[in-house]
Amino acid sequence: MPLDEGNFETAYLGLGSNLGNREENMKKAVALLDATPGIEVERLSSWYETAPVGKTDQGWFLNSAARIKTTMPARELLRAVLAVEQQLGRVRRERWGPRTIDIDILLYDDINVTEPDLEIPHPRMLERAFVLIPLAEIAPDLILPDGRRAAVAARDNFPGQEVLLYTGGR
Ligand code: GSY
Repeated sequence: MPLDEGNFETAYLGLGSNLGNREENMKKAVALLDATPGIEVERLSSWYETAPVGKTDQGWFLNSAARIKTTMPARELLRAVLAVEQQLGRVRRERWGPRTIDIDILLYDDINVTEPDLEIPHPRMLERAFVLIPLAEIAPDLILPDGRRAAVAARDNFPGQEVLLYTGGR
């Protein structure tokens, strides 16, 4: 939903789905985020089909990255993101298991948060091709927590982490 001019922050989100109708889940998640007062989805990457990382005996994911504008502080944004996950039927059964939708806050302005239920920047984002490749598509010049540009970090080698541009369409 377009935000009125005023104070807002920019944040980057990672989205992923590997359960149920992945395309529908991805579309609905973006629509629900954008329909949330205080959030405007500004840019969305392509979808990528990606081999599961962590727990490898599960289906491949669709992943994307989004840049949003938000008037919410980080913790309120987390609540909004969890509400969207719940609306899409996400049940947190296994930590690394399949999910209808997963929405991670990757970066929020340049803030750092280290709390048990919220870490910003996302602590594993630099190790994950399924995060960096979509992120570099929408924000190649973004400076990451290690000081590199997203476009540079996305060119790293990620053994075993296949990431293919998804041509199924949106
Ligand atoms: O943290 C996001 C959930 N997730 C994913 C994912 O979104 N994509 C891929 N390829 N592997 C993953 N492992 C986990 S956990």
